[in-house]
Amino acid sequence: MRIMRAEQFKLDRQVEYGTPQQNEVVQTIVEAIRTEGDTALLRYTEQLDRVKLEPSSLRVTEQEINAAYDRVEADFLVAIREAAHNVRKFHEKQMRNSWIDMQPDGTMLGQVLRPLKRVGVYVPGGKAAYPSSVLMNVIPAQVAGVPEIVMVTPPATGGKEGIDPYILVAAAEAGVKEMYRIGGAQAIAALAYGTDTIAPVDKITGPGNIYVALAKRTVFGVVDIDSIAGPSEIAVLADDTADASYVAADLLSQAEHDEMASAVLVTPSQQLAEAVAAEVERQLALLPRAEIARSSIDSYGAVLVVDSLEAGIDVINKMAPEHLEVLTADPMALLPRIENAGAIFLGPYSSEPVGDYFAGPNHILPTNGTARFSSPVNVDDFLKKSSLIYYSKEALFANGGKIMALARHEGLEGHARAIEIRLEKEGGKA
Ligand code: HSO
Ligand code: ZN
Repeated sequence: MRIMRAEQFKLDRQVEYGTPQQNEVVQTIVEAIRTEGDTALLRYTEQLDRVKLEPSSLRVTEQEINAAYDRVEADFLVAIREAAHNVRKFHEKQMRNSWIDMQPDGTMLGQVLRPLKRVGVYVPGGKAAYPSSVLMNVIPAQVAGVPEIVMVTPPATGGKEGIDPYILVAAAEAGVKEMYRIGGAQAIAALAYGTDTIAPVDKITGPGNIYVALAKRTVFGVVDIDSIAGPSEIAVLADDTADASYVAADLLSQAEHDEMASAVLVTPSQQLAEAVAAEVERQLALLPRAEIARSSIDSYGAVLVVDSLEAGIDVINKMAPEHLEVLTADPMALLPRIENAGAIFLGPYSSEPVGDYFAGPNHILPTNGTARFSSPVNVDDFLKKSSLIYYSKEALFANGGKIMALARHEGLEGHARAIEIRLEKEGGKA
């Protein structure tokens, strides 16, 4: 793993906009689903997923979910249940209430919070079909009170038997009651526009390949979407009190996700820098996903040497990593200066996978430097707000003149008269 001065390092990441051809394919599919509904949905499922379905076989049955429980190991079930419990407890703390503020003149102003009615969660097939991500998408929506949570996932991710049983069990454990075996851009369009079989949703969340990402962008506005996640990132800020083997293992835990994942150590200690670089090489060779991790480490990984921990924090704040681990003598003392990071892991026992799977905070985090302005997936993402205004007569009489002045200044006489008519009609009775 390369060692360099922090000033020499540039993490060059780009948001994926897809090729013109990929964009065209997605437009065609989305338009076909919008106009033809189930017919097009079944046609694309046969063409792209190689599975022939009827409208009546799109929905996953209860027997299939029960059969999935028979196919997963008991220790998986124990672990996913406890993980779901922890994730639920954490997100319950985020729940906010509606509020109303009463003023002495009788005016009441407030904010009413309501859950979205129907949310669609996309679960990809292939290398990123993570049961843990099912929990992280579904549970915040559930805690927000979303009454209808629908999961869609490609039909043959678990081979001949259909959908991957771990995905089905994770969804059932999270409380999903409605699941469909559809994937790709066609699934996103079906969720957005609805078909005869699938009722339309208000918001679509969850990761997917480039076609899914482009389809989500296309339907944004018809429905809400979550952010489009980039490859995983980890930055470790460490001093010479850190154990090099822990640092290396944690860097590799993210590097193994994806050839484009990025894993970076920032340290003022030349000695730790060298020890971690060597340890990464040693541990990497032993990983089952060594090829992916190798590619990630070579292209996007680095050990960055800085003059001090303070200088290290500046580097981190500029990077705004998805995950930050702080392995220093006193991590708490540095916390106030850390401004940009999706999730902050403090101390030697808060290894990043603790957060990926179990502690409770969400593992769907801002990537690509977006931690500068955005947040982990949370309960608010599934709530919407309405403002509440109850103006009293007293308040209208006290403020009507100012409202009319502003309206007339904007050339909107109709606005002014809506106020004026009340003042005139009830004049003197205020
Ligand atoms: N670390 C990933 C999430 C994940 N890890 C799922 C394991 N499974 C988010 O960057
Ligand atoms: Zn991970």
